Amino acid sequence: MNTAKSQQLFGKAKELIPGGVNSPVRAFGAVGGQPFFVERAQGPWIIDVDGNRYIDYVCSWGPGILGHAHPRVIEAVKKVCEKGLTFGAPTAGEVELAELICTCVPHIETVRLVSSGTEAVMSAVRVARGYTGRDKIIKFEGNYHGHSDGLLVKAGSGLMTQSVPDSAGVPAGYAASTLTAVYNDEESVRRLMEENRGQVAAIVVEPVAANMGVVPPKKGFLEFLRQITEENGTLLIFDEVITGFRLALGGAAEYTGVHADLHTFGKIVGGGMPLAAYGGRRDIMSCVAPLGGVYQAGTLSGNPVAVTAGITTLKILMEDTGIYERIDRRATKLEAAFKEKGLIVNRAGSLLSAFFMSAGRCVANYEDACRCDRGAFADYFNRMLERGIYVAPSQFEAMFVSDAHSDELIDRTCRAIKESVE
Ligand code: KE4
Repeated sequence: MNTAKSQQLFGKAKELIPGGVNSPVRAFGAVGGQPFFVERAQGPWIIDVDGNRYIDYVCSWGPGILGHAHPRVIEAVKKVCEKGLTFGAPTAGEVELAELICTCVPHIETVRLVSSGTEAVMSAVRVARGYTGRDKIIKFEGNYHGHSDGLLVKAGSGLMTQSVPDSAGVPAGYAASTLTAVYNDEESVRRLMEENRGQVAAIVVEPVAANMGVVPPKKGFLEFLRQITEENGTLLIFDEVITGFRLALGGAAEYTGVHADLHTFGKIVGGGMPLAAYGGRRDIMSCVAPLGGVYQAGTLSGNPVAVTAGITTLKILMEDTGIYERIDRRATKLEAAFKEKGLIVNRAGSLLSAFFMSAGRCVANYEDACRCDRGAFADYFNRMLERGIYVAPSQFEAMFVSDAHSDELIDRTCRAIKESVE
């Protein structure tokens, strides 16, 4: 495979950008080799600067549920750009997107638009602290909530890829207010709540974890979190940056039946543009400035171009909710191919991860996920790439299926899986 132009670009990039990338996991650090540089993408295809084509199961880490460059989204974005890119003043589109979010997730009464998932979760945590007057939060080992200081504790995603679950540069004081429990382990949560009775502002959780690989909640786990937070005056925050509009139109709340007090969204809600959101009960969100004392702001919050991409994407999903059955069905075919090769697979809807570890075990938390054979994963990743299939360059990320992944491409991917997994 000719990768000359990507190699040349990567060489230049490393002189100018830390590690040559603008987000660590893109550097292929966990799988060896060098990242390809993207020229363009269309539907399920991503094409690199050397003209190599790949079936894309990263989907930009989740936004690409419709496939790349959906014509209706591109058309709408092109059109709105002609009216100006940003005003720093309210626009009708922001109201329309807020209404669509609240329509899709009915128990969300008011919502604030921001520019990244990190910002959404950071803000939701601040609101929970402001609303409860409490400082401590509980998160889960292996859950990733973006790179705000207080949440880079035992985090997943790129930190697991680099085996540094706690980032350097986070003052001990910040981390002291972040307690970490074990995902799917009710006793670990109960113990922290008892030891910190009356001090926990929120439990923040990925309702389906997807940053230590996909790890669904055990039966009753989310219901337990809902109950113990209600009993203790603690807020429950669902970080739905990945699961929102992915598992169902109503996200994890619809998929699991459990409603959190605050939900954060990213990725799909922005249609691939820099836009995220957090929202929930009106009384809680009334704490947010200028209504209340919790300050959160942003020059490009609710940016009209990003909002247009989000509106168009959500409208397409609302018009054709059959997409969820289609992408879930295709994901089950991939799941079957991995299982045929003896791998452990966790799947929730169209999100899945195959874990490279001895069969017969399960992956239900961070410790289980850490047992994976990263070398075997790297070999699989590179064999798939050679076959023109791009999966996430890390064992601890999800595989995303889009509506553009036709059955023919899914079948081709299944064949490649069977050839690539030893
Ligand atoms: P961003 O700030 O990257 O938009 O969102 C942070 C975030 C928050 N919450 C969850 C559950 C997330 O998965 C993320 C970001 N996801 C990673 C992929 N696992 C983004 C990819 C990257 O870091 O380059």
